[in-house]
Amino acid sequence: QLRNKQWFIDAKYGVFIHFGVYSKLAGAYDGRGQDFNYSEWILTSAKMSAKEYRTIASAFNPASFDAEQWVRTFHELGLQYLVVTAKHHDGFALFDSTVSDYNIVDYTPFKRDIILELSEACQRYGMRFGVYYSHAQDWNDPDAPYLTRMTQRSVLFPELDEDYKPDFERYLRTKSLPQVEELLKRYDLDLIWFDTPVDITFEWAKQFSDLVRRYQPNCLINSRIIHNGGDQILQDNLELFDYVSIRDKEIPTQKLPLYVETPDSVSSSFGYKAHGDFHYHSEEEILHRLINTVCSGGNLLLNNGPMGNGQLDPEALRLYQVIGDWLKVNG
Ligand code: JFZ
Repeated sequence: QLRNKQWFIDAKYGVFIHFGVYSKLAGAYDGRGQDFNYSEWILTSAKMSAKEYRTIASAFNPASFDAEQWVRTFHELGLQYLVVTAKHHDGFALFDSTVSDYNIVDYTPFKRDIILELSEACQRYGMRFGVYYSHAQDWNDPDAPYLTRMTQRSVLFPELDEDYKPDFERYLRTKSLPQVEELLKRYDLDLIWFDTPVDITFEWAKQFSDLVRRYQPNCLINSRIIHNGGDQILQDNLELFDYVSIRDKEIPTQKLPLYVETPDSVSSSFGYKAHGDFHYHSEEEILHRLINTVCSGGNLLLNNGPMGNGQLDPEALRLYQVIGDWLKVNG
């Protein structure tokens, strides 16, 4: 069913933005956590407690953040849609949430709704707009499950009883689903990007999917709303989503079916990283990744991690510029 997918097929090239409290830590906390590739995982890679992380969050102040400038920049560089982390696994929301005060407006001195400002700027530039929402993992909620054994409930919440019985449904009912509803009520969304659906059953995935369809029938949903949406698609699951996100950074070598997107990044991390091991792709590599993905029939959702002060990462911009220049010549 084509529904409203034509824009997505035509778009081919979008910008993914991982931005949050972790951007400020830039891949290290107290000298720990640098070894893990993804800086947005610092809470767990540095074995922080949720409480320690909340202290960092309460001082988060990306004073140089300028939605207009971010969107203008990516628009001029040829990007057709923008997807930004509304809530990553750390549980911290970049929008004004009434469901949980663990958000940028209520919890920080910054007090501005980043999702609102970006969605409005996208409207001004005719950029399609979507949000990433970590619907299963939430490291600030003891009831939510974990993707890997690297994350330990006893490290995140040392104050909990050893025999604490997590109630995943309570988390879904009281935070995850209601926050998705808030996002759908408040912002015009062209797509919603779910991720790491640990322990999400078909029934729960259907609740998320139905909610999106009810509020915004034209909003596209990616396959990570449920397991096996990616590599091995189950027939029953097809109704839940509109397009497939393949594995992170996977560059296809064969023709893809329609409606596929690669979540790629300009570097070995998604969040901004300035400590420990990391690398940026070379100019040749980044062009190769765009060309191969698009020629295989997929979209490249190319990620960058802005810095904790709210400025875009100049190294990332240099690579987007390489693609932008290439697109101007080659269309
Ligand atoms: C997830 C997140 O954990 C990560 O922080 C980032 O947001 C990325 C876009 O998505 O990471 C994954 C998810 C799936 C796989 C690998 C990393 N996978 O299927 O190989």
